[in-house]
Amino acid sequence: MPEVVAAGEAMVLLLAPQPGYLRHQAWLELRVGGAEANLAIALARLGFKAGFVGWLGQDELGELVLQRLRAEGVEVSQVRRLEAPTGLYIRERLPGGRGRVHYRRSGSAAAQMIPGAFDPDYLEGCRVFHLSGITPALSSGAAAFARWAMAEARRRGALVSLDVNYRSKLWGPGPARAWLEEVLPQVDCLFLSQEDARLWEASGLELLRALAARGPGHVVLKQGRLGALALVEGCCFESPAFPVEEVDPVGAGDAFSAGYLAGLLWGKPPAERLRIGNALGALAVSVPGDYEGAPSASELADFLQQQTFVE
Ligand code: ADP
Ligand code: KDG
Repeated sequence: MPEVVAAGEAMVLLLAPQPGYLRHQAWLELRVGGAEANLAIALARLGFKAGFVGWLGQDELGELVLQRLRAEGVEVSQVRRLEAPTGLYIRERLPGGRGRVHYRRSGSAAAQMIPGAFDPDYLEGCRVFHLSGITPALSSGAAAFARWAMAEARRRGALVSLDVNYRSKLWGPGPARAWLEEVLPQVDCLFLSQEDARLWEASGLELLRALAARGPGHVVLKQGRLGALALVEGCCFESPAFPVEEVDPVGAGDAFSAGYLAGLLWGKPPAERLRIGNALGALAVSVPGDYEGAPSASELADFLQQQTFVE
């Protein structure tokens, strides 16, 4: 059984290879994405037994996603296929540099997920169960699925990890905040980005303290080029980002969260977990694609060693 399980919607990604409007692209790169799948792949590459659970279509896109997860060493025995489309999303980089996504995921197989979507005994022996705030935005059934899965993981002694991953194209800030605040008592490790933090009025350490007061022992704020800030069991930790050239920022947050969780599973202290998270985030942004920059354990060690010489 996997020691880490991530649940959510894995999708096909069509990535515009050149900056500029989608309408001017001659072709799109066929890739795979989805926040929780990205995280599972990053942990599998680091050598963890990582599993992914979620529903995919019985279509060719579902086949592509499943084969990619398998090829990356992710355990997929609980992935169910059904007569519904596999989610798809397209990414372009607008003139001026801002990224934009177009989702084709409404009514997708993953949006049909409900409590019982996988055998909960799959979580026996699982140390970390991860999901994101994207799943509850897919449908009311998927929101119920997320709550059910968290409860099943907790019951079996897994640490529950949640990345806020607020997606304004899927739901509004009010329902997102309400759902998140409702589940916070079930969450052990909460990740949020600076954009996610705008869901609340408070910011910085004040926000981390307010969120921690609702339950999570770890609240980690990802700060892009500024690195990361965390409140772990009441103590504050901060770690700067690594200086790299940013080629594609998407997926950095998933990589960071995977790095932090890897550090936790390796028994590293909080400051080192943030450093590993920052390393995975830096490696993610330096290549195109959602997860392709994720390193193996030895590639991570090489990167960290090189940085020690630079610092
Ligand atoms: P998200 O992708 O969830 O919005 P961030 O943009 O904060 O999250 O990125 C996650 C992490 O990735 C950051 O905390 C940092 O460690 C790393 N990162 C992101 N952008 C850069 C960058 N331009 N240079 C170096 N590291 C980066
Ligand atoms: O964090 C990266 C994700 O945003 C990307 O993989 C697609 O899951 C995705 C989403 O819902 O935006």
